[in-house]
Amino acid sequence: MSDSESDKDIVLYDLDGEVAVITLNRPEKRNAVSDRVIKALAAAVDRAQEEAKAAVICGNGKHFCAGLDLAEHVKRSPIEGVHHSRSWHAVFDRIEAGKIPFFSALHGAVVGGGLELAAATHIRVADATTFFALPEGTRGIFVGGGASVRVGRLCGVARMTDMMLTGRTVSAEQGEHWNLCQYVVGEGEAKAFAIDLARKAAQNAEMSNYSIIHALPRVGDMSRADGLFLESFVASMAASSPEAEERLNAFLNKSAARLSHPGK
Ligand code: 1HE
Repeated sequence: MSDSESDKDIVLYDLDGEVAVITLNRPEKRNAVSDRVIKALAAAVDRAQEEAKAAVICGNGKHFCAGLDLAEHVKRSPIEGVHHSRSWHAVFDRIEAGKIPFFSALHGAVVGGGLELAAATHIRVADATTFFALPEGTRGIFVGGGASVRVGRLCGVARMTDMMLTGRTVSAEQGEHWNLCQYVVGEGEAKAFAIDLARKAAQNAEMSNYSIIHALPRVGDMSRADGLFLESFVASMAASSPEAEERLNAFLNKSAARLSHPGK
């Protein structure tokens, strides 16, 4: 930590209606994730779960996130390294499997731990300047913030292996093709776009959102038979909530909006 940084908010938190906006704010270090950043991010994530119905994570400056703060990493003993990695897992798990959906708004470098953070969010919106990379192999280290579990599941083990062995960078368009992000938007537009999506998700029934973010990844890890069995129980629970009754009736009495073709 530099002296000029010690009294600064390295993670900003803002509540915009029902959407919490969490901003990595260490632009001079390209939002590299130090121990202080992890603690501040954990606090912001916990606060969002209590106050908001959806949240957006973004970064200030030229890049979303340059990953692990390499200046801190060199000083760790092996056991400190394990605890450090587990501390990242703890906060990223709270993002992936908490109370509310998380969206990430990506631009510039989304690399190493930055990609691990983005992969913990449910929807990734990349602007045209975004590039993804896992440079751990070239730095003599290994992923430690959950990439071997999350990034491998998103883009496939073969592509992740390629990223790690060759250190290649992947553009936003290629990243969408590889499932590293779900949306690609114009330069500088990711944050507003992600907030808009988060606002839409915030309108869903809480039980539906909770079921989506918790049941889908679990079902993905189960056998087909177990997945279908769990699905029936989640579906029945969600459908019997008062919110479901209200929303189904709104459709039937024609007060709910109709779906339409995306081009219209
Ligand atoms: C950093 C870091 C960092 C920048 N840790 N200080 N991550 C990486 O291997 C990515 C390393 N970073 C880069 O490749 C580039 O910095 C970027 C492509 C992200 C941005 O480039 P650029 O030209 O805009 O910035 P810069 O001039 O390289 O960096 C500006 C400052 O940020 C500079 O410090 P300064 O004091 O000389 O001004 C950099 O040293 C500093 N900086 N990135 C520390 N990562 C749980 S395991 C996860 C494992 C990983 O994440 S490994 C991947 C680490």
